[in-house]
Amino acid sequence: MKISLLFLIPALVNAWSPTNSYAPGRIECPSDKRLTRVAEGLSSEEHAWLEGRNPVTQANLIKFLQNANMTDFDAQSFVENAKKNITIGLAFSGGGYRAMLCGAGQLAALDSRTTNADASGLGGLLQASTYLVGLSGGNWLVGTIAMNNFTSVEKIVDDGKIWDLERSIINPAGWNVVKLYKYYNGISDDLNAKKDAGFDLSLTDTWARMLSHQFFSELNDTGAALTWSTLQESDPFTNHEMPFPIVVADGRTPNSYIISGNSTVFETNPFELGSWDPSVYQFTKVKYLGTNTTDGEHNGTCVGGFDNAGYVMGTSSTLFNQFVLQINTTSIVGALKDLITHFLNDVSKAENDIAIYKPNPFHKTDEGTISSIAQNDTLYLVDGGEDLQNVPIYPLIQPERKVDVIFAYDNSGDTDQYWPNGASLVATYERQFLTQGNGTYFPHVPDVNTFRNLNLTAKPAFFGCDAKNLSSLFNSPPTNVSTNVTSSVYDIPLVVYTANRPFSFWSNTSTFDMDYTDAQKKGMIRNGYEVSSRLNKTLDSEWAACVGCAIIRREQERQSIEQSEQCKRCFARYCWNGELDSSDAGVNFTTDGTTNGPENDGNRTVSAGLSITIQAGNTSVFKAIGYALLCILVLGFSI
Ligand SMILES: *[C@@H]1O[C@H](CO)[C@@H](O)[C@H](O)[C@H]1NC(C)=O
Ligand SMILES: *[C@@H]1O[C@H](CO)[C@@H](O)[C@H](O)[C@H]1NC(C)=O
Ligand SMILES: *[C@@H]1O[C@H](CO)[C@@H](O)[C@H](O)[C@H]1NC(C)=O
Ligand SMILES: *[C@@H]1O[C@H](CO)[C@@H](O)[C@H](O)[C@H]1NC(C)=O
Ligand SMILES: *[C@@H]1O[C@H](CO)[C@@H](O)[C@H](O)[C@H]1NC(C)=O
Ligand SMILES: *[C@@H]1O[C@H](CO)[C@@H](O)[C@H](O)[C@H]1NC(C)=O
Ligand SMILES: *[C@@H]1O[C@H](CO)[C@@H](O)[C@H](O)[C@H]1NC(C)=O
Ligand SMILES: *[C@@H]1O[C@H](CO)[C@@H](O)[C@H](O)[C@H]1NC(C)=O
Ligand SMILES: *[C@@H]1O[C@H](CO)[C@@H](O)[C@H](O)[C@H]1NC(C)=O
Ligand SMILES: *[C@@H]1O[C@H](CO)[C@@H](O)[C@H](O)[C@H]1NC(C)=O
Ligand SMILES: *[C@@H]1O[C@H](CO)[C@@H](O)[C@H](O)[C@H]1NC(C)=O
Ligand SMILES: CC(=O)N[C@H]1CO[C@H](CO)[C@@H](O)[C@@H]1O
Repeated sequence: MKISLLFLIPALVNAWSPTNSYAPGRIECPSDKRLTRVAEGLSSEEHAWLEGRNPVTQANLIKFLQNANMTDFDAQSFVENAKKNITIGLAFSGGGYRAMLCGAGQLAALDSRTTNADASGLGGLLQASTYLVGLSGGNWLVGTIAMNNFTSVEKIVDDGKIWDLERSIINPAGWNVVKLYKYYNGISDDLNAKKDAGFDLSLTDTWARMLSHQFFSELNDTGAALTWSTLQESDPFTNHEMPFPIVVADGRTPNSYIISGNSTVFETNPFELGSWDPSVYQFTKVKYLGTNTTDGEHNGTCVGGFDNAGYVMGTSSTLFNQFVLQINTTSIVGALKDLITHFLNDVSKAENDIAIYKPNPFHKTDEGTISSIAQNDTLYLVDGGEDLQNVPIYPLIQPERKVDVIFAYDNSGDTDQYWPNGASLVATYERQFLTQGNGTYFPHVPDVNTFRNLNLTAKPAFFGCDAKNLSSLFNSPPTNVSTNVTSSVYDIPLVVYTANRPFSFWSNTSTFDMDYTDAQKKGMIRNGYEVSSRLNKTLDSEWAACVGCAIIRREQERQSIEQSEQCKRCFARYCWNGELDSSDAGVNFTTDGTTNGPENDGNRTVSAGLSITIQAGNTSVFKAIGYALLCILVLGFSI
């Protein structure tokens, strides 16, 4: 694990890609030959980082709880006398730009840097959180914030430079042909540089460079040389100001196209890429991706710069690689067409939705139970939502992370009208019973009809409110699993689930909508803020206190502390009580976000203090493409 000082110094000087371009290049190897490790615990780096972050989250948690107006509760003495550091994880789902924008608003309400969030939202919850996880569209959100010096959503919106979505990523220059030519020419040069350095290209490379124009527009060469591992040296990360960012992708087993609960889930964090699943059960150092290894060991020749930040974020969102193939549908002039055709020819389109990690960092290792993954010279990663777990809860239920409460923000497009219906939580619940579950535990959740019928998507819902009721999960573990890491039901996190809902804006845009006017973008973000703040707390003046009750619940249970009357009231209001109603009924929205009548039936005026008339049912050509894609990829697959 030790890295010799001699090698660290040049690495710090040259924190971005060693070639200062999209191409990976040679870097000094660490003195330890081994780049992989078995996934039996946290990495030493994450462990060390937590030593610094824990005091920050606990101090910020005290502030949050004090500001939440909880009755009969002394936040300071409670947190200071807790048996463990209270650990909060935030998870933002996939669902294209819809998920990115809804998630941005939801996140803004948790950020004490957002104007008024302390009073009208849940300001400070972000600062009190240990982990911040994103998947696909949600990973665009998490990656943008993390890689841009932990900027805030409010600053992004005010500055108006990042997330310019007025024009689609395929044609960002409109009729300005010279500008458009430069855009594609630049991307073509980037891809050529990587190819000339000896690396295979996939459509994810093209997609990665396009995404970077929207997310890293302020950085030199729109982040062509920006690597994910530079997070390790980023000020807000090293001074523990930001949570630990993680993005999620799925592994595709060689010669198989089926993605299911049996697939391998991968995470990429600032230090490592890998999986806790038995099929792989290893991590590799993300900085040295691109290095040839045998059984996890380098031979003295190492590569850096493969972990391009846009590529890592493109990997979690490969479903959208398909957009790239729409280039030729734009009204692009001849010369440009040739250029594009040329670079598309260099890229593997055989499987459009994969990201190629070649060389495979786990090549010829023997830890994992699916040997075809380790035998292949390439590791194939795909969109994290393809296994139906569209809310990236996976990194947060790993027992080693000891998370007390998970805030799950679901902006999936499960229904025909692109609303979430809880399907992602059902998939996560079921996976714990498969071999791949490997000692993870997740509270009981109902079927998707019950989610709708009992208003569990209409307003926030708490799952696993009473840890004692979770003991039955211990009775049905897969046979190969020892339950030693999670020895107590109190170690199974409570889940606060919040689903996308329309308040001031119809936020159910198609997953495949590629452009948003400034007004639409702001409408989506504002609505997201209203979703996570319960319409600026107008729907529940006690909302912050109720969130506080959820955060402290497991620690109270550990210490057998009785809940306050207020917390009991909150739990009666928000906890799923185990009731089921699986009938197949229609759904609609009232102004308080609850359901009543047929779904999304046209124009409507939203009251609730805001008088805006909003056009329902966002249509676009990509909606049609979206439906086709959904059918082609996986039946019932929803992102
Ligand atoms: C909280 O975390 C800090 C730093 O990791 C550690 O020193 C401390 O013992 C932890 N507190 C508890 C109660 O476990
Ligand atoms: C706490 O109560 C005060 C006074 O009623 C109110 O101004 C403030 O917004 C409340 N804070 C929260 C977080 O609800
Ligand atoms: C990053 O943000 C901090 C404030 O959190 C600021 O002091 C610093 O200058 C910023 N660094 C860069 C490179 O923008
Ligand atoms: C910016 O990127 C260009 C093109 O990759 C490179 O030539 C130049 O050295 C970079 N500048 C800095 C300050 O890194
Ligand atoms: C590696 O995986 C690819 C894609 O599934 C497959 O075509 C190839 O045969 C595999 N190679 C080996 C050596 O298994
Ligand atoms: C998952 O694997 C188990 C055996 O390990 C098998 O019985 C089951 O059919 C698989 N499920 C899917 C959806 O592939
Ligand atoms: C890795 O090994 C392969 C096969 O031996 C070789 O083609 C490739 O150039 C090597 N890559 C690097 C970066 O050394
Ligand atoms: C290490 O592997 C690289 C290919 O990745 C090869 O070019 C180089 O010669 C090897 N070096 C040693 C010392 O074996
Ligand atoms: C665009 O290219 C794809 C393949 O790259 C092809 O299938 C499709 O027909 C082309 N469409 C147009 C309008 O040229
Ligand atoms: C769901 O919300 C609607 C509208 O407020 C209400 O009529 C209905 O009773 C609620 N259902 C349940 C099970 O709470
Ligand atoms: C798990 O705990 C049981 C009982 O304490 C013990 O017998 C067993 O060896 C442990 N298993 C592992 C893998 O540590
Ligand atoms: C808790 C648990 O069962 N962990 C297992 C996860 O998978 C690895 C690899 O198969 C096992 O070694 C662990 O015991």
